[in-house]
Order: sequence, then C-alpha cells, then structure tokens
Amino acid sequence: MEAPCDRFENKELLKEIKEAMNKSHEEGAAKIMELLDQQKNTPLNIAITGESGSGKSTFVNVFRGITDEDESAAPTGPVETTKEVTPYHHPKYPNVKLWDLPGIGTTTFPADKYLEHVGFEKFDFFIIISDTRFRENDVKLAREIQRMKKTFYFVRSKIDNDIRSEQKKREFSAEDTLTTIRNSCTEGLQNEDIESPQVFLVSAFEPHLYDFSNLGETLEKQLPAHKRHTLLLAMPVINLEIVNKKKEVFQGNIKYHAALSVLLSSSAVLDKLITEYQAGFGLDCESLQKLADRTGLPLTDLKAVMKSPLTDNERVKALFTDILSLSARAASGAVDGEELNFFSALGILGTTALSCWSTYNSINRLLDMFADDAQRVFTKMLDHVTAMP
Ligand SMILES: Nc1nc2c(ncn2[C@@H]2O[C@H](COP(=O)(O)OP(=O)(O)OP(=O)(O)O)[C@@H](O)[C@H]2O)c(=O)[nH]1
Ligand SMILES: [Mg+2]
Repeated sequence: MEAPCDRFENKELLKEIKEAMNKSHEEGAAKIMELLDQQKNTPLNIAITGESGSGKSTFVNVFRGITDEDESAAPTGPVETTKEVTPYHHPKYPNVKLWDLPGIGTTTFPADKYLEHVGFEKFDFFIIISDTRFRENDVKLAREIQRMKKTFYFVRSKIDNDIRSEQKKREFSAEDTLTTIRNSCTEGLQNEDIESPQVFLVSAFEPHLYDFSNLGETLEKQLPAHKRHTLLLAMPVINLEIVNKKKEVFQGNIKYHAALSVLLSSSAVLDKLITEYQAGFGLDCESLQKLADRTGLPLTDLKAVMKSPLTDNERVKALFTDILSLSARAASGAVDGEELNFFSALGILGTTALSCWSTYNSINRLLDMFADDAQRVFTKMLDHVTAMP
C-alpha cells in the first residue's frame, strides 16, 4: 500500500523544491508552502443519499463530529427534512464536504436524471443509506452510479435499533444478528445484479461500534493516494487506529515543516502546525466541547487526561523550545549523513540542514504528545460510553 503522503515522496516534487532552493532559501520556502497548501486544499466531496428518514443527515453530522443540535448541523428528525442538495463543510477542513442529498424517492427524477440533478461528477464517491433492506430506488441509483464510473458504498443504518430489539430474544447473539443483516442486505443486492456490493452496518449513535471503522478503512484504501490523507485527517476519531493513521499523515510532512520553520526562521510555522495537530486529532477547545456535548462526559474530565496545553500556544511553544534545545544538543554529537539525506534532497545543506534536523526531531516529539493525548481522550470517552447503562 502506498503511504498517505507519497505525493510528497514524488521525485518530481523534490526536484521542484530543490530547483527553487538553488535560487534562494526564500524561493525554496515559498515552493514548500505552495505544495503544502495544495495538499491541504485537496477537495473531497462525499455524496450521502438514500430514502427519506434513512439517517442521511444524522450520518453527515456524525462524520463531521458534531451533534444534531449544533448550529451548523444538517437538520434531522422523524419528518422528511432533506429536500435540497445541500453541502456541509467539515468544521476543520472546509475542503471536505458532505453532500446531504434528497432521497431519489423524494424527487420526481428517474435515476439518470437524479444524478444529473445532484451534479454527480463532483463526487468522489456515494454512500447509499437505508434503514431496512435496500430497495428498488437504491438499486436503480447504484446501477446508474456504476454506469457513470463512480464508486458507491451501502450503509445499513440504525443498527443499534436492530440489536436492541433482538436482545430481547432468549438466544441473542450480536454477532449472529449482524451476520444475518449483512447477508440479507448483500444477497438482496446481488439478486438485483449488483456485483460484490460493499455493505456496512452502522449506528450513527455508536460510531465506535459495528462497521463504521471498516467503512472508514475501506474508503481510505479505495481512494486515490492524494485524497487519502484528506479523508484521514477529516475522519472522526472512532478508534485508536485512526489516531495512528492521522499521526502517520502528519509525520509524512514533518520534514517540510521543519525546513520551512528554519528557512523562514519564523514561529508562525509552529503556531500553524500546533493548530493543525489539535484540529486533526480533535483536541482543540471546540472539538473537545463537541465531544463532551455528544457523550455527556464533562469537559474537565477530558482535559484532565491531556498533557498538551489546550488553548495556550505560548505554553506549547515553550515546551517545544525545551525539546528543541535537547534535540540540538543531541544532534551536535550524533547526526550522520544518512539522517540528513532528506534535507539534502530538498537542497538544504550544511548547518541549515543540521537545524532542520533538530527541528524535525522536535516536531516529531510534539506530534507524539498530541497523538498520545488523542489516544487518552478517546480511551476516556470510550470508558465513559461503555459504562453507561
Ligand atoms: N436509532 C437510530 N436512529 C437514527 C440513526 N440515524 C438516524 N436516526 C434517526 O432517524 C431519524 C431520521 O434521521 P435523519 O438523519 O433526519 O434522516 P434523513 O435520511 O436525513 O431523512 P430525510 O431528510 O427526511 O430524507 C431521526 O429521528 C434520527 O434521529 C441511528 O444510527 N440509530
Ligand atoms: Mg435529512
């Protein structure tokens, strides 16, 4: 599998940076910034469709890590609400949009006209949601999406309801219930000539359970490399694996940030990076508050497990300066040529490369701190929700 950031391992890009570096450090820095910005602004458009009441808008909100009560939430409820094609930005990554589409049955369009109406070309993939077996409209739509050479995934929603009603039976097994639902959905779709349908059983109220993680993993694997990191950063933290993957995405860029911060000798690079890490891991004040609102876990309990200072970038930077001086001392003794190779590949040499190297180490430790916090916050949240009656 390709690494999430392999666009940046592209020799052409390294060459571009090196050429700019040969002109001047400023031009080199500007080139690195341009490429980082390009990467950050990669658009990802996800279409959420399905019949009325199936849970589309709720899914849109969960994916964006917000509650249905949030002022930017897609309206949800037992009466029909999604009537227009509506994009919802991810709160931290405006380049990521979830499009809440009216169910095909809510419109008067046949499947082909429906796809035209919603502007199918812009979507990276479709998620077709149903809270029962998939019906005629879902199948027609899937066929049409396939004809348009686009990808679709089936989400069978509200699995918590199924589990709850089955639990009342004497011979209850969650595993068997899930297998039965999964097989019935898959067979139903296969009978309608949908080849190897990808079906995920999801509860928007319990995204850490059932197939939400599998869905995320599948989307990630099947997206083109340059979109993969965009998805990973925007994904809500629903398991510890996602924390690790987000960390890997961030790690892939550290050398560029280290180079930038040295070339520009500006603390703004670090400021931005801290904000990015907090946003990606959901550790900024706003995301933590939303997590608290969603789970009923007091914000103070979440903050209590964190080691990174929450809002105060000055404190993070002070910490960083300490780490930096430690790394610099270590670097003065023990840097070998190989460790500096990636900076020389960018066209950065000599003592500047040494500075980049220690900054690189320091940012790595900073990232460790945020990733560890994200793990602790997630574990705390999970302990809380699993202890709930
Ligand atoms: N138990 C349970 N209820 C859910 C889940 N997802 C959505 N619901 C509920 O199902 C109802 C409909 O959800 P919406 O998200 O508004 O459905 P929609 O597909 O956007 O509906 P329209 O806008 O009418 O097309 C709401 O009352 C939700 O709270 C879920 O995973 N579990
Ligand atoms: Mg809706």
